[in-house]
Formats: sequence, C-alpha cells, structure tokens
Amino acid sequence: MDKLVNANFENFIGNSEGFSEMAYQMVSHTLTLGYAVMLAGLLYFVLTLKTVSPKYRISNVLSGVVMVSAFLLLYAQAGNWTNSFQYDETIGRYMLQSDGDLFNNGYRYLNWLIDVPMLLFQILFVVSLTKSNFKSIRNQFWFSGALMIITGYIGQFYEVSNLPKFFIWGGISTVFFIHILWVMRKVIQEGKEGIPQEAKKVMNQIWLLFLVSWFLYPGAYLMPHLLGIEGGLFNESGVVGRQMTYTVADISSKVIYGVLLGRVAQIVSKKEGYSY
Ligand code: RET
Repeated sequence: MDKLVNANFENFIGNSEGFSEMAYQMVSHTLTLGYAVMLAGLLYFVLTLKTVSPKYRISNVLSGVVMVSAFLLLYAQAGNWTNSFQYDETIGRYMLQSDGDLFNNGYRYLNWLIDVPMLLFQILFVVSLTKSNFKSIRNQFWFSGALMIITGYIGQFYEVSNLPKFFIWGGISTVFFIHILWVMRKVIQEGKEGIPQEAKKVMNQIWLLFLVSWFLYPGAYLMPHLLGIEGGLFNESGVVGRQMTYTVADISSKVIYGVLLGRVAQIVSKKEGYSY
C-alpha cells in the first residue's frame, strides 16, 4: 500500500517491517483482556448495587453504562486489529492487509465520548458539594469532557501525516483536560468535608488514581513520538506500548475508579444508617 495518508502509525509499521509473532499477539491479548475486564466489571457493579443506600445507586448504574459501552467498543477495536494485519508465512511476520481495513484507534475515542462525561458525572452522585453548584459543575464536566475528546480525535488522524496539526489539536485538547483536572480537584476537596475518616482516605486514593490514569491517555496519544520524531518508539514496541497503556488506563479509570467510588458510597451509607 503506497498511500496511508491519515492512517495511525500502527499501519505504517505493519506496512514496512510488519509485526513479530510476539508483538502481534501481545496487542491481541491486551485488547482481549480489556473487553473481558469490562464484562467482569459489569457483573461486579450489578451485584454490589444493594450494598449502598438507594440515593447512591446511580453511581453503580453509571459504572454499568460505562462497562457496556466500553465492552462493545473495545470488542470492535480488538476485531479491527485482527482484521487489519495478516500473517505472511514467507517472512514470518504480520503485515498490513492490502484489501482489508486499516487499523484506527478511533473506536476508543468514541467510547471516551460516552464514558468521560459519565465518569465525571458519577462522582457527583456520591459526594455532597458544599460550596459549588451541582448544575454548573456538571455542565463544565460535560462541556470540557466532550471537547477534550473531539479535538483529540481529530488530532490523532494526523499523528504521522501532519505533525503541526497533530500537536495543535492535541494542545487544544489539553486545555480542556486541565480544566477538568481543576474542577475535579475542587469536587474531591469539597467531597471530603464531613465524611468519615475512612471515606476521606478513599477519596484521596481516587484523586491519585484519577491523576495517574487520566494522564496515561495523552501519553498514549504521543506514544509514537515519545522518544523523538520517527525515532525510538516509531516501531512495534511503540505499538504494543500504546495498546498496553490504553488498557491499563481503561481498567484504572473506569473499573477501579468505580469500585473506589462504590467503597465511599458504602461507608457513607453505613454512617447514614443503611445496612445490608
Ligand atoms: C487526548 C488528546 C491529546 C491531549 C489529551 C487527551 C486526553 C485524553 C484523556 C482521556 C481520558 C479518557 C478516559 C476514558 C475512560 O473511559 C484526547 C488523548 C489531554 C484524558 C478517562
């Protein structure tokens, strides 16, 4: 294939040196793990619904919505990987298919478009805001969440073909990301007021988890260029590294985050006299 134009860098590797058995399978397995965990998470959030008092159950419901959407989109992403590259037995490597689909990380971005607002919204059903206005925070989350993803989605098409556009769209996306971090910090600080010590500790863990896991996404966006333009990671290690980073980030920001929020809701429910 001569013209890959706006394709993601995975296709450029698959079209030149191709992937070793190990790299190809590691990506395939990582993607499979990703959607399997989402289904397992769904089971967990459904089964723990009654462990919190009714007013906090919407948090479990939102985790369930996130699980279903992530499961379906990650399943499509995994299929996209296996359809795009084929084993070439003459050279013993997986090469980009000439008549198939190209590989594109865009499925993930569309998944985030649903999940990012849900995840941000979810915490508002567990904490009580002392100073901020619920509606204003909710609208800021939705607005910046959606724009962060849409601008990043556009940018990722240019990761090989047009680096200035790639960095400009990525930069615009980062402005919305910083806004989200700032609002989230405020929500967590207010949320810690008046709740038991044990729940405060979990809130601190949520903030740390949030910071680490959300920063992994821009890291994966930059992955092919992390060690220099067309340098260190513009190869199969970068391809494997990117899918692993996304998978760790997804499991942390969706599943572990949901479990920790559930934990806060359990402690607060108990304090409010709810027993299960
Ligand atoms: C992009 C583009 C480059 C700049 C930045 C980005 C941030 C992405 C984030 C995504 C979070 C996704 C989550 C999904 C959970 O389902 C779009 C990669 C800053 C923070 C939490």
